[in-house]
Amino acid sequence: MLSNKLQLFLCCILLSPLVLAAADGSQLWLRYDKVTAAEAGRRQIRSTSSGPVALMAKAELDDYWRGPAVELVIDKKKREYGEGYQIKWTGSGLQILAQQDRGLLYGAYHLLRLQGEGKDLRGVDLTEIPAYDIRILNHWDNLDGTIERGYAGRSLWKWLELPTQISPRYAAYARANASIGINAVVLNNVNASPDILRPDYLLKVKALADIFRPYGIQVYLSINFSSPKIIGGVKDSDPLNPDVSTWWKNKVKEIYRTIPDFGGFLVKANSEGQPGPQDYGRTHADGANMLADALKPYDGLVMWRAFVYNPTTEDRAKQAYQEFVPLDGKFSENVIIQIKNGPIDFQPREPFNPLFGALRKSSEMVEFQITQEYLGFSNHLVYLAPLFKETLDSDTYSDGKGSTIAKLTDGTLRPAKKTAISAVANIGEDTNWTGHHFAQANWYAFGRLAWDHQLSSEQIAEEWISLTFSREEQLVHAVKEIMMTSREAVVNYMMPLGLHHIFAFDHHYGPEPWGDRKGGRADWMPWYYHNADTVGMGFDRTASGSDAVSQYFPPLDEIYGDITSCPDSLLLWFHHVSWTHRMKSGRTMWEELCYRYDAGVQQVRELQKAWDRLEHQVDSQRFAAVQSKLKIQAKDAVWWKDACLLYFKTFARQPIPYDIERPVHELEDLKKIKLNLIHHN
Ligand code: GCV
Repeated sequence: MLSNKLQLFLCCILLSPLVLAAADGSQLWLRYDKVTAAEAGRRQIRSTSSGPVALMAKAELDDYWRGPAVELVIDKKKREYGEGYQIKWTGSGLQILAQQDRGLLYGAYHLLRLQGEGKDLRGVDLTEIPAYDIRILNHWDNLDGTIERGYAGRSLWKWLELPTQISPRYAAYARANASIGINAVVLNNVNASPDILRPDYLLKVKALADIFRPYGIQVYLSINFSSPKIIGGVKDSDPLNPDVSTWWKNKVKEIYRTIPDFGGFLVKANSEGQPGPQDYGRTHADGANMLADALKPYDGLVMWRAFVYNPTTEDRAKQAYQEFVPLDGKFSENVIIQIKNGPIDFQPREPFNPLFGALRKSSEMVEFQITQEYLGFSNHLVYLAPLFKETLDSDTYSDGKGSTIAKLTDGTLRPAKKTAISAVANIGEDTNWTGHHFAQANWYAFGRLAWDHQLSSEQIAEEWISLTFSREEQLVHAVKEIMMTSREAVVNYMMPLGLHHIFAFDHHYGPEPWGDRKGGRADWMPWYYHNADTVGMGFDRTASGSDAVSQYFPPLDEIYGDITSCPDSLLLWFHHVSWTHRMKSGRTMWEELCYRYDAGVQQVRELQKAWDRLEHQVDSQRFAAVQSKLKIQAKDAVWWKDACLLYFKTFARQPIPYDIERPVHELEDLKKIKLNLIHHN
């Protein structure tokens, strides 16, 4: 027999319709209504731990849980759980069992998620253990309140007001992260101001760390390698100068005195004009290890970025590998090499970065980009889980078949002191946090995949839609279709067949395949990447070209290196292909290119139609906001298609197939477009 309380709970969970009040997106996926006093009186939430994180778990359930009694229990012996938990039906209620308080918090959010999705919890028994130890967001926020590559307004961090004035959004931000398992954040831009390490700024950082702590979130900082010289009055910042390492040791001591659970440093060194150890003839390992030494006594970490390239004659795609592989084995245990998913720079599609797996004796972590620097900013609807999964599921063959990037970085194939995964945040002070309502899904998806990279993009989309919009089946299905099409759409209308980096200079919004700047770096010019000429186009990275293919393990070097086996999706990444080359589809390369661009435009038109059909199922505020962004996206898709096809046609010297949508622009007019978008470096 079911007790009355239980019956009531099941009724609530199973039958309550979701009422769609107008929404501004500020609640993200946490659109839970607080329980009433009467509801609260009907059930009990108890915790065996009284630490701040456990109390937060209890408070969340006290406030939002409508089900039966929940017991939060710590079992210190369950070491294998790490930050994970077990949720178990006890017959009359539920128990969340964890080894650490963070586990209780994640378990509590899991329960709330199941409630939001309307799941039946009778008999539930599930165990969740996170795939990565550190699940970290990188903010590229500057101390002046701007955000490099940020498209959702200014920075959340009000440096001028901190530590005195505390915005309520700090806690809301931490809560959102905790609800999807994110447990660490880097507050400031990798193009870092040395000022962040000044004592007054450290007090501001401490204020944020204090707010984040009960949500289980640790703070990290990006540092400027020249800090000892710039703010410390040391003669230089040479990592082998004892005065420099002493300065860092003292600085680290000061940080931990202020923030005892500080996470560590993220470092962009000798990249795009940033200072680094090479300024003194030292290596990346010398630089990273000097910082690692300072952090070691406190269990702190160095996340050292592998995003390095110089304007030499060497293919940019090869340079990180060339720089880091010879240093393998030379990095201290508490250094993790942070590697962008692809070898160039967060393009709509790239092959995976060949450094993954190539470093055998150094810890590696992935860096994704959630903010859509190269994907239409916060104007385009692009669901990024398929892109993230594409990288994580890529088989590098480094340790034989099945050596996926997920397994190389999560500790399965290469045991590490700490495993980690990171992404550049898309969060700003916009009411809806991310500029585009659907960009929230990318923040959500990163968190969920960092917790469990085996989740499918579809599963994550379903969860997010149910929590964010409604769990009405037909709506979930329709929105999921929109999301699942969106990534291929953007690849098609921007850069199909492995094209890359043909963006407008600097701001990276629109197309500029003709782009050229007198005196500018070749590796920042679109022609460097597309190499269009009267014969064909694409970057020859085979053995007869830059030989970047040789950085991939067999059999990938051969698969990518052979024009007949190279996947269409990466063809122009690895090959200079003649316009008349026969593709797998039977079309010539030129024709295929035209059809892909056109397909991208048509896909966006379908997204628009699918969204408009939902007019009465989505609240009017968010419906209208997304609808108007889709209009921009549709116009931009046509702009991309026309710009690229009209420009490449001047080389291909063939007509655009007559059965596809005709250009509506003149190439000369498109070349005149100069968007005045500020890029904050
Ligand atoms: C933070 C790209 C971006 C830069 C960014 C850099 C990086 O080049 O355009 O804005 O700088 O990547 O990841 O360091």
